[in-house]
Amino acid sequence: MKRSNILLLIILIYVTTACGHKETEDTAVKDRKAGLVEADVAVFYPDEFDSVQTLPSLAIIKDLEYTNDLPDDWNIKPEFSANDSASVVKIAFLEGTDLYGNGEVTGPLRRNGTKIKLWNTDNFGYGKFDGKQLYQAHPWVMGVRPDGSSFGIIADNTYRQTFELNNPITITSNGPSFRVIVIEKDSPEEVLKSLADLTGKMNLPPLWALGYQQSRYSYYPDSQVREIAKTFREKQIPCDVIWMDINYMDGFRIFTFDEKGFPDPKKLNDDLHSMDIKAVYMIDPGVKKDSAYSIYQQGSEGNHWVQDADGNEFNGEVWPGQCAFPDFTRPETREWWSGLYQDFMQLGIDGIWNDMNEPAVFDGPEGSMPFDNIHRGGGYLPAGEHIRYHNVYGLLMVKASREGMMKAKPEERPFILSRANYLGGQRYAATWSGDNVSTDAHMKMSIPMTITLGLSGQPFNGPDIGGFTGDTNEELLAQWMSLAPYYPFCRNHSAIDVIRQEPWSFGKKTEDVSRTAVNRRYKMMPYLYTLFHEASLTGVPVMRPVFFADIKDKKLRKEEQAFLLGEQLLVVPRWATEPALPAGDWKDIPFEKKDDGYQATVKLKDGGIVPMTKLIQSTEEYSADSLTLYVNINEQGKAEGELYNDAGQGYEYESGGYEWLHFLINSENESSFALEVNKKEGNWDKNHTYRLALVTDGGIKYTEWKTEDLTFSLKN
Ligand code: NBV
Repeated sequence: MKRSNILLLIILIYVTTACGHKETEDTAVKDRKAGLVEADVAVFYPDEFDSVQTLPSLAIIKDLEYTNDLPDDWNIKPEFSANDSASVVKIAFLEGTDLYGNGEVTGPLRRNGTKIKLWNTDNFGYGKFDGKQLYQAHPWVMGVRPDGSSFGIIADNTYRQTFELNNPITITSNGPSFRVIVIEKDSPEEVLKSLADLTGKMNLPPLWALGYQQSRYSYYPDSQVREIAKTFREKQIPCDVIWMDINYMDGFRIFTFDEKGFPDPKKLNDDLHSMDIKAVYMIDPGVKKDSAYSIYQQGSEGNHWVQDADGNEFNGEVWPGQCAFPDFTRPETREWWSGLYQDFMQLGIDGIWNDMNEPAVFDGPEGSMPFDNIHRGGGYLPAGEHIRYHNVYGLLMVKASREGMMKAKPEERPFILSRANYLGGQRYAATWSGDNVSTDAHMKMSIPMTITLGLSGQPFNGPDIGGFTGDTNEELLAQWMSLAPYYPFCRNHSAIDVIRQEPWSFGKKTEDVSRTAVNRRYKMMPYLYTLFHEASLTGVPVMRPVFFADIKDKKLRKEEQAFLLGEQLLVVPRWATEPALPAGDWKDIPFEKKDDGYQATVKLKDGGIVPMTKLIQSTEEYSADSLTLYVNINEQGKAEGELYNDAGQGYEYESGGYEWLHFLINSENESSFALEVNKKEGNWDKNHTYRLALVTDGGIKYTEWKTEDLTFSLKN
């Protein structure tokens, strides 16, 4: 087909499909008047703005309608300019402001002076483009001024673009002019809440997804999977999930199984379930071009493939060889793709792992598709070239995957892990930071990376623990496993050709260190689940930068070794050198009687309460019936904390099937404490047995267990 005809076709498809069709997650712009759209949120349009070129937004889920003119003292004002090849936005800000965000990035937590390109890239070992172009695109920056007041900036377009975080911030897009949204609040937390309001929230995951997870590229054959599961149970290292990487498939054909290695996946999954272990399976977007393969046949019959510039089926090389790629901008294609999960999930599959969805194409430009490939769109999305849809290919894929999983198992909360994604993608999938390296440097960098994704709207993320590529070693694995309890997403994963890195792979020492660390995660589960619940309601991340403890303390702004877990816990890795810590009487929680020299120091906030539970081997055994409340009584003799608890699976919580409790402790004197348990929300009325664990400078002191009359006294 000639280019002019394609253009005509594109316009035709848009006119016939885009009008009047709107999905709930996405929005079309009605009113293009710049100004306030909410009290502290403003939208700015360049003069030459043409909404069809960049809207509807795939990041924003709200209609941004003009409500008021900008107040005279509005501070952050984007300046737009354009030339033949680029649309440019410059944004000046107050000197002394610290910048954060941009999603999945290498480098420091504080982003001032950095430059990155947003072009989702399969970046093995972060070796390409100096690691400045990774798997996800978050056109988002947050600024925190010296007084703690903060702003957020969304460059609302999906095109290839660079962010240079100098003063002014310069955003240069290879696409048409786009609108910019600015959030202005009193604190970074408020900015993040507003970001979540605009771009959507992570849905509450199933509880099992918070457990420890073991993966490798690939466990093969199925007997090895069973062996791994058995070893976790024998060695009493808690574990919730084992991951099936691409080798379970028949010649890398998605939705198939290798007959030799995985002859009976249903039986395998049943066996795992009988050990309280869940099974997550990988699905890539590339469909092997094989006329005898049913998925390829269906995709071809349904006309589901992305097209090249001439309107022919585009083919590119991935694991299976030459592949075709679903055009997820098409509603019919998403529907078809969703349907593929129906039978697949019935095999007892619990979760889905969407990899290679940048999309990675080995023989394409920059390891992906040609910029002028065609995505035909439909529904609310106009047709467009790949340069427009590249950065949202992964987002649209996981949107469809998620819909399929929900249809296949309507009673269960879906869990999807995606490598590629885009701002707002937390609505559909959790993420991990791709193919990192088994080095000390990558272990340390995983902390600012995890925090930064959280500061960019994605609370549910973590690195490959132990490192993906390159051989790990005894010392590194012990160090890295010691961080495992605190990543929101907690999975050990490694590449095909590297040394084994299960917790026991290097002998007793690492095994013991790993067990201790993972035990900590399971003990903290009531607190962790409470934090995930909070993140699902507000968008405030699970792992937070230390400066959240005191937003006016400038010396905390660069801290990227230590971090906060929620509001109550401060985690200082053992290898941290001179970390900047917040003021206040944070007290060390002595989790174990004997120090192994690796576990992080975990400090409880002055006046804080953290609920913990007894040791379990899987979240299947989880119960919040008996809770040990770790308490750091403040000078006023008080402490406060919370617990969220529900069935851990399913949707009963949406109709009140949960309890959300607020704890207040008053100490009458040094050995007598009254616990008040107030319901914040929820219809559950459970009996709990409590004991207090008083965290003091002299160590931990336990009270008796009590179910009623919650006045506690210290045993001597
Ligand atoms: O499917 C194999 C791997 C996977 O293990 C890894 O986590 C992904 O990031 N996948 C990439 C493709 C091959 C990488 C060399």
